[in-house]
Amino acid sequence: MLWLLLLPLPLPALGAVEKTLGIAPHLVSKYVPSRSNTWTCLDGLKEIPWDYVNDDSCDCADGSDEPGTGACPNQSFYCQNEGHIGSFIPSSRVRDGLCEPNCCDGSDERPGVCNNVCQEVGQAYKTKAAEETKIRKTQGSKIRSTYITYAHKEKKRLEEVIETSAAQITTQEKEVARLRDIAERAESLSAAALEMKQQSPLYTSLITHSNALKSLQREHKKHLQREKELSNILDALRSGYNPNYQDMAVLEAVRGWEEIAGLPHINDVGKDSVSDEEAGVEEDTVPDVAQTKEEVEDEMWSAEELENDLDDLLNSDYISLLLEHDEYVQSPPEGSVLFDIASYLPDAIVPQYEEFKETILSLLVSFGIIKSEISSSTGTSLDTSRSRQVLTDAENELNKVKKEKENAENDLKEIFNIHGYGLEGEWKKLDGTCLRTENGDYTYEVCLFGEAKQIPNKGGSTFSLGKFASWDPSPDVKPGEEAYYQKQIYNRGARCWNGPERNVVLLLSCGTENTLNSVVELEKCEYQFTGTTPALCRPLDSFEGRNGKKSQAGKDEL
Ligand code: MAN
Repeated sequence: MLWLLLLPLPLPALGAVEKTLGIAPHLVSKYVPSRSNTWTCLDGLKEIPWDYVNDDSCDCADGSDEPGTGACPNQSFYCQNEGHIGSFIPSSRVRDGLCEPNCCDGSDERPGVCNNVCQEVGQAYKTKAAEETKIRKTQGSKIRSTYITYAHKEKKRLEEVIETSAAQITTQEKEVARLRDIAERAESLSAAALEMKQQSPLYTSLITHSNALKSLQREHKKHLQREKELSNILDALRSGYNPNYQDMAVLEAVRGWEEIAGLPHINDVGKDSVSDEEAGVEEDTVPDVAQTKEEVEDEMWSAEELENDLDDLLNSDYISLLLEHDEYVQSPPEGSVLFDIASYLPDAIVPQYEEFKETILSLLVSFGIIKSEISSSTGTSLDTSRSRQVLTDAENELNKVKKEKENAENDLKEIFNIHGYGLEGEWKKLDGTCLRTENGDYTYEVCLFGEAKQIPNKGGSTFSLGKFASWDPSPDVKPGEEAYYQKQIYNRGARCWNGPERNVVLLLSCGTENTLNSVVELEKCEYQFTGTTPALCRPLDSFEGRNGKKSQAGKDEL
């Protein structure tokens, strides 16, 4: 009965293959049946029985149900090539009877058609790759060493910047202190000069006049009020007294008031049809005594002007007037030959004349015959604001140098920082270097330590794919190790519609050039870039790092 065991086992449906055959590693996790043994096409548009996956019949519009048979057109088939390197081939070459060189495991054809030659191919590849790696590393490490030299030069330059700016700061601080002293002295000097000007007889007399006018105005207002009240009393007396009492004192008072106010006698009002109205007097109205015409001298103010304009006059800014006056009396009369002699002299002797004038003026000042400009003209306030401005400019310059020093100190800290430009500063040279590659509808760009972008080739908006965030953040990788610098993270890019913010993982390996080789969007808006750089080509002979530990420089990259 043993022969029964040798019989071939019943095959699944003709053409059907293992469910996981041909699936790219990053998609393997998506090929799992549901509880009811169904499966949803990768585009999410159709649910099919799990048995339909890799059954050699195309069921999904996106062709995702046939990763391993070539039944759906325009798909990619993944050969695992265990022992070597996995690779993709077009699905049209699956089961075409030809052994694909890229599929050394023979998985592209039915079992038994092609031999699995991955061990041999893998070994040969490794040997060749090791040789190439050796050359690459040797050349790459030479370039890398120029990067390190650059970092040291940059360090030196920054140290010099720090040193010079420190010296500049010391000098500039002294200069600021000196200018502050000048500004403060100019300000107190100008206060003293003003105080002196205020003592001039003209100014003190002006202030006395102003005070006298203010007092007069105050008294005048009081009198007007008093007069109003008195005229009310007299009006009441005039209209309310009883003439039958024959009180002469009252009659005299009423007649007197009528005369001053220009009113008809109260007893005559109505008698011979002369009314107050006819007499030009309105009922309940106090006659305007002030309306009496009086002679007003030229330049004197009328009652109306006194009423309307006196307040404005008394509110004048006397200090400004004083300074204007001072400037006015200092300035030479227009067209005065005396004050503009220089313009009448031949050019050749103007300098001697100016020198002579200065000497005479300073002599006159020192003998007290004239006052020096600083204490006698309005130039004091101008000088004050000028010295303040000079001080502010000097303070701004000081802050600028301080900022320069601070930036240089921060840059210096980053150069040999394991989290920054690497233990040996080998990455500093690449700060801001931009790498590009075209892929489908887009050109992808990454500016190292800056920003990654997706630029449409046929117009449209460029998306930010994120800014540099860190080296490999995985806890298994230690900062400073070679592996740490093989991955950069760029995040917080433009947000996807209904999705996450775009981000990039940049995988780097040693290469003689800085290049961006490939871009894949692994998940929606999550991009994986691969590239090369000499910065990762550590010398082949093991390298003693600063911490004394051996690096993994010689480790095979495959
Ligand atoms: C754009 C590109 C794509 C991305 C979609 C998401 O078309 O950024 O890479 O997948 O937006 O909506």
